[in-house]
Formats: sequence, structure tokens, C-alpha cells
Amino acid sequence: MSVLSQTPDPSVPAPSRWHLFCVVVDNFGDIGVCWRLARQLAAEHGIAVRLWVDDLKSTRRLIPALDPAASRQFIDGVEIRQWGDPLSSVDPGEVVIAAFACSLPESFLEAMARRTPRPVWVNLEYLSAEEWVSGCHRMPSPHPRLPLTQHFFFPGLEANTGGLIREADYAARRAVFSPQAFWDALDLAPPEPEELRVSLFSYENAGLPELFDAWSRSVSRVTCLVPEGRILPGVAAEFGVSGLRAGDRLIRDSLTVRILPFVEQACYDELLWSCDLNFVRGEDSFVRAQWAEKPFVWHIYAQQEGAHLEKLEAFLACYRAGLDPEVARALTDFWLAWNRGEGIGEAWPAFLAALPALFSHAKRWSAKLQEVDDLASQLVQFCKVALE
Ligand code: TRH
Repeated sequence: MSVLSQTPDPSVPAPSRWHLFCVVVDNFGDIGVCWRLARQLAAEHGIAVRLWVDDLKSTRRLIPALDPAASRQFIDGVEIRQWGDPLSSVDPGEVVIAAFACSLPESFLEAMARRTPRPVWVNLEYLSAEEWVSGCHRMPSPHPRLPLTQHFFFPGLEANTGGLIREADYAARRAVFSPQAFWDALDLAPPEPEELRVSLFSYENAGLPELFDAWSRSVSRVTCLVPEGRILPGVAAEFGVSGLRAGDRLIRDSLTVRILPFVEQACYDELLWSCDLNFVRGEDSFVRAQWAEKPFVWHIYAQQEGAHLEKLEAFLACYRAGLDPEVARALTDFWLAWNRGEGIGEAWPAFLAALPALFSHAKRWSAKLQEVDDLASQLVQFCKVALE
């Protein structure tokens, strides 16, 4: 049966043993996406997932329970294995996912070619709202030498893409979430009525001084919560301090900055739910901000030759559809200013004025995205069809 037709036989069980390969290129996005997906496949689809990661030290930031020295461990129903050279075991299951075009070990590919039936081989791609994505989603690509075919699987916003990662219990978790308990745990008072509470997860940004300047001069209070990470040296420089760590608090006029610990991935949503505005970056935090139903600002991961700017524009074009033109302009101007690292002070007042409209829009946007099946469910369906 063609895997492009996607109508699995409900009486056939889903393939149960999956290998997911992840190279940590930099930061946390690659393992962030893989870990979230692996947990969901195990928890919701009963799949035995073996997650191969080449950098367990970075992974530990997202999963504090992980032991970077252990070559094999089980967490949240997922088997996590150190991806060394050579691999400690070469025994492909029914499905093999190479995340973000990472190259599989030759010995593993050969074992895949020997297996009967051959595993479904998926290349999980990066998220993009660009138009060409739907045309390439699920496309086959034969291996040049071995009798294997890789399929490209693209996350996306539209029905003809792979969708986004969203756990089945997301709404239930949010419904029982207590912001009061969250603020108590951080030893922070709940926001005052006129206060703007912001989370700031971002790469280094030359525009930070302008942003802090605008917030310092704000009529109402702004509290900016900054998880430990790449932007901290910039924050420290702004306040003329030599270094910062979790728990530090800095005040300038209307602006209070509070440094937060980098939390376990499972808890990051709580920060997004608690704030009025979220600055996010890369891919996984960007998706979580969309589920959080709050206004957000995306610092996109910079690519060579400005390829990321097209990606940013493509997303903005989808996201601002249906917005009042003034709100759409304020959104676009501020996002572009933040990504350029200049013009932020100028763009801030209109963006601030647009926040109530963006708040309602964020709810509509999340509802629209939920019309598309989530990525894990779509992957399971795809692999079922491919194996039938
Ligand atoms: O870390 P990122 O910038 O990741 C990337 C990588 O650089 C990657 O190479 C690139 O290709 C990709 O972006 C586009 O941003 P991202 O994707 O948001 O990943 C961050 C992860 O960290 C995400 O899973 C959320 C998590 N996180 C926590 O677990 N705790 C925290 O306190 C915070 C702030 C984030």
C-alpha cells in the first residue's frame, strides 16, 4: 500500500519498537523535540522507544533525572542510549527515525537492510510554515546503495503536513495548573493588576538594551523572568554586574528582572502559562508558546544566507491572517525588530497596545492548530500504513 494514502487498517496494531536518533547540534532544540516526541510515543501509543543521543550532558539540562555517565537508562518509559561510535547495539526495530537529517551509522543502515520486513525509515524535519513543505511531506528518497527508502516527515501548521507535537493531556494539565503555587515556588508575588509579566528565553540579542530601556520607562511595572541561558551575559552587561545566576533580582525604575533556574522540560509550559507575554526561540519553545495561548515573540534560529528570514516571514504571514491591520503591523514590526536586534524601542509602544488583541488571537490560533492531528499520532499512522 502506498504510504502517501494514509488510511491505516484499525485492526492492525501500531508498530511497537522504534529507534529515534538525535544529534545535539547546539542548544536544546534538537533533543528538546526528540525527548518530547519519545515520551509521547511511549505514554500515549504504547511504543517501546529507544532514543539514541550523542550528547547526554546537554540532555541532562532538560531531564535532570538523567545520568550522563550511563550508556543505557529508562526514564518516563523511554530507553535512552548513549550514541557512541560504534553503536553498542545494532538491532533495528520496526521504525527508525533520524531526527533533523542526522546520518545513521553505516552498520545500523546495513542491519536495517537485512531486516524482514524492512523498518520504516523516517527523516523528521524541522518545522517550517513555508509553502513548499506540504509538497515534500512524506516524500520518499531511496538509499543510493541499500534496498531502503527514507521518507521525509515535516511538522507543520496545515492539514497536509505532519502537524505539531501536542500531548493528549495538555488541556487537562493546564486546567489543574495553579499560578499561585507557581509564583510561590519562585518566591514571587502574583502579578499586580497593571503589571506586565514577561518570560524571556532568547539567543544573544543586540536589541536587549533598547528593550530594557523601554520597559524601565514604562508607566506600569514590567517583571521580566529570564531562565538561565545564552542571554544572561547581555542582561548582566545591561545592569553593570559581572555575572548572574538563578534567584538574582535586578531593578531599574519600572523594570524588575528576575533570573530563573533552567527548569526540567516538563515544567517549562508552566512558565509560559503564567506570563502575559513570552519570548521564545528555536523550535520547541516556539511551539509551546503557541499552545500556551498567550502573545509571544519568536527569536528564530539564524541560518546561513538569511534563510531563516524567509521562514520567519512565512510564519508571520500565516499567523497574522485575520488580524486587524494595525495589530498585524505592530506584531510584524516588533518581531522583525527583535530578530534584527534594532528598532525595538520604536516598535514596542504599538506592540504593547496590540497585546489585548494578540491575547484573543492566541486562543483562536491554538484552536485552529488543534484541527490538525498532532505529530506523534500522524507519525504512528504513517508508519502503520507503511508496514501494512
Ligand atoms: O535551544 P533552542 O535554541 O534550540 C534549537 C537548536 O539550536 C537547534 O540546533 C536548532 O536547529 C533549533 O533550535 C531550531 O530552542 P528550542 O527549540 O526552543 O529548545 C529549547 C528547549 O529547552 C525546549 O525543549 C524547551 C526547553 N526548556 C526547558 O526545558 N527549560 C527551560 O527552563 C527553558 C527556558 C527551556
